[in-house]
Amino acid sequence: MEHWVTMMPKVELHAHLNGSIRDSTLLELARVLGEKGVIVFSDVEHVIMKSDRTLHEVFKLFDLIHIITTDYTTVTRITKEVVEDFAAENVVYLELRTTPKRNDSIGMSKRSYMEAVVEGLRAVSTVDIAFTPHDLGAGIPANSPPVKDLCNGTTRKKIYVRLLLSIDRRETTAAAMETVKLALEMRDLGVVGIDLSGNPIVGEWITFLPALKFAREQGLFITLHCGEVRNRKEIQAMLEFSPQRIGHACCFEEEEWRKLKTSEIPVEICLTSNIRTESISSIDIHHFVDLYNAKHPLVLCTDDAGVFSTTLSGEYFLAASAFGLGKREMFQLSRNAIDFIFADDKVKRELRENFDSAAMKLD
Ligand code: 6MZ
Repeated sequence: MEHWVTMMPKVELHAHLNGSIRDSTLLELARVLGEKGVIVFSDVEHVIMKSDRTLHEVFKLFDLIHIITTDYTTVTRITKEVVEDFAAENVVYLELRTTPKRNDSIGMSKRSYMEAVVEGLRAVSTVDIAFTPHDLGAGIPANSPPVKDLCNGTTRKKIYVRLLLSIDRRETTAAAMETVKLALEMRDLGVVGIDLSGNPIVGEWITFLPALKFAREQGLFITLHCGEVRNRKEIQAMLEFSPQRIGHACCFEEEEWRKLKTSEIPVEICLTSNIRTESISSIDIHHFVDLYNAKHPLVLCTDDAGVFSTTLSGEYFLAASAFGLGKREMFQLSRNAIDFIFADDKVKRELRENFDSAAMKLD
């Protein structure tokens, strides 16, 4: 991959925590559970290392990943690693989403699951992190210039992180409401919004609507997985709801495209994920092209960097090569994403300054 896509500052707005785990960590954790007799390692290894999966198989894999990862120390560890991995490839702003999980067998509640996530953010050490509206990260004011590393004189990277709590489509209205209430309680810890995700063939829009409405009334931002499979009625209801962003938008028909374009709702585009899960049959017919040409707001994202063996730099490189876009166009695309982030104007201003100083070094 070319150096410039890695060096370029980037904004990641659609990354699922448990889908972004390093393969090496997942295998290590699976091996330990295998030794304890909880799982059969050789069966699991095969599933983890498989590269082509249908959407249905992806959700089976997530169930397996959740067995492997849902305890405090692991949730903390994977959060730290995922943030550090994004920062290492110059992601300067990350919205990380995760589904708060109850695990009665170890006394885990949705709240304590999220406390483990926040613990992971606090544990980030290879870069400076700012994740709450007040805390400006590692004792560094948000508007101060990058800090020189005392040991080797190099500039330390800095990343802004915000959290989105996901409602899983398997959940009930009450469970979805619990997640929204938790998000409200955790605003001071960097939770800014709600995501609706999970297997798109499971669950009904009407089940989640009360919780999503409540979230919106309370001022949380909302992004919905929309049109990952064909479902006209649901797609139309989601567009009608008018969330701040949607993810995927793969299976739209003419009328829905028209509605989307007039609404100007930004779309989180996950190229590798869409191709791997066969939501889109080949990259040259991906709707990125149509939306990009129409100047519709869009942002390139990874979805599940671990599960789909990709990186955000990889997604930018793929778009540049598949659609014949140059360095400057890709840089602009990346910078435009700042407009759609769920953080305040101060963060937006600092990110724009960061991009503008990087632009000078682009050639
Ligand atoms: C819909 C997806 C997804 O929340 O446990 N998730 N939902 N479509 C997708 N496209 C492939 N990829 C991931 O992260 C994993 C969870 O995120 C959702 C699923 O609910 C999955 O179980 P967390 O951190």
